[in-house]
Amino acid sequence: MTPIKTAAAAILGIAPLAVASSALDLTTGPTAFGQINGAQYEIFNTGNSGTGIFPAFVQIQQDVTEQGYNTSGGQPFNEGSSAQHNHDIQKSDLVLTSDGNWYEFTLDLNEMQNEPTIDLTSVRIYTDSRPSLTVTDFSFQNLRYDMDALDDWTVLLDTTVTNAGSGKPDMKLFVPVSLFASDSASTYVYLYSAFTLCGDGAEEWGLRSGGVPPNPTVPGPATLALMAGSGLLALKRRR
Ligand SMILES: [Ca+2]
Ligand SMILES: [Ca+2]
Ligand SMILES: [Ca+2]
Repeated sequence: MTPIKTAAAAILGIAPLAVASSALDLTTGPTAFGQINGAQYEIFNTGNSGTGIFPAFVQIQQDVTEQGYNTSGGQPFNEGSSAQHNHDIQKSDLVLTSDGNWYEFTLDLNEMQNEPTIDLTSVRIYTDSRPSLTVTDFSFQNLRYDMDALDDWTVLLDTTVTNAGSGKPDMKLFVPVSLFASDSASTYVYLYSAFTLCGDGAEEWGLRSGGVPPNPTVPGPATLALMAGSGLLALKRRR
C-alpha cells in the first residue's frame, strides 16, 4: 500500500482497489522530479535558450487523447508523417548520462498557453530485432520498461512551469541502462507513450544531440512527500 493510495482511500472513505491510480505531480515547479517503477521523470527547464529545433524521433498529435511510438515503417497510431522526425532508433543511438547508469530521453510538449496542462498517461519501452514495426497490438519481442507495470500511473505536466515553447524540451526521462543489458547495440528501441488533456501541436520525444547529459537529481525524502500528496491533486484535476 503506497502513501497515495492510503491517503486517497481514507479521504474518500472507500476500500483501496486492487489496481489503483497514482499520480506524479511535476507541475509544482521547474525542479520537480520523481520516480516511477525505477525510471526518473524530471522537469527540463531550459528557459528561453535552445535553437527551437527539437531532435525528435517521434511526434504524437491528436486533440484530447493521443498515443504513438517511433518507427520508420508508418503511422500505427497518432504519429507524424515526417520521416526526419519519426523514425527507428537503435540501442547504440541512446544517450548515456555522465555516470553511465541511465539512458536519457527528452520530451518536448506543445500546448496552448491558455490550456497549458497535459497528462502523460503511459510510457512503455520495447526492444525488438526487427526494424520499422507498425504493430498496434504491442507484439514486440521485449518489454523493457512500463510506467504502469505496478500501478496505473499518470505524470501531471504544465507547460507554463517549464516555460518552454515549441522546439524546447519540457521533461527528461531517465531509464536504467541495466534494463537493456541483454539487448545488442543494433537492437531497435520503440518508445510508446500516451497523453490526455492534449491539444495544439505535437508532443515529441528525442535524444540529446551533443553533450553528455547530467545525472538524474538524487531523490530524497522531500520527493516522497511530494508524491504522497499528488494523488489527491490528480483526483481534483480530472475532468
Ligand atoms: Ca515544449
Ligand atoms: Ca497510466
Ligand atoms: Ca500538444
